[in-house]
Amino acid sequence: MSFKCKIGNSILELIAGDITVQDTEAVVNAANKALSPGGGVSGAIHRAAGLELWDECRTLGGCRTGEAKLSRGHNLKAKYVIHTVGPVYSGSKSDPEDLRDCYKNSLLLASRNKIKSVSFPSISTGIFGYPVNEASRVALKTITNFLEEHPEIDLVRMVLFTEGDYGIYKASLDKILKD
Ligand code: AR6
Repeated sequence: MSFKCKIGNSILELIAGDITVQDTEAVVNAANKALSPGGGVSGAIHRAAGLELWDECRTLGGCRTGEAKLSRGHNLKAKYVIHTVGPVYSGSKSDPEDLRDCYKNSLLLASRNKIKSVSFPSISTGIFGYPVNEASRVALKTITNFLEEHPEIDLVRMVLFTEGDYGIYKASLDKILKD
């Protein structure tokens, strides 16, 4: 299951799959504030990258909600991991703002480090409880806005873990592309 479209000079791709095996230069981790392995996608990335990733994360000084930190990819195919901490869903006005900051700051960090291809998981929609439909709109709107202004990024790949999530993201993207 996959879909590709052009946004400005860049490609935006949606796939159903596992982020730990992606061949983009960077993969984004839906981390916690301590940057410790945890569960969900973060646990999977740390298991695949090896203990050296946690050793490096311990030197990064943690990460605030909406912020992004860079590490190497260690045993992953991806050369880098961008760690960002999504909001714990509360239904307040700050949720979409914080989630937008995650995507934006991750892409800015990629751009500043000359990273041209990035894979994202669906940040905050697992353990942090953000409804996937709402989160997909924030994620895709932020990514498409960014790519329109930043042709230096060649590829953004949204990696959805289930076919259900893929369908929700695809419907949101169709809507955004029509507007
Ligand atoms: N590849 C792609 N997506 C995945 C994978 C994978 N291998 N594994 C899970 N997902 P979550 P959050 C999806 O809970 O909500 C951690 O303990 C999953 O189906 O990983 O931001 C951290 O340490 C869901 O759609 O992240 C934090 O404490 C999405 O990834 C906390 O969980 C995000 O789910 C972060 O919670």
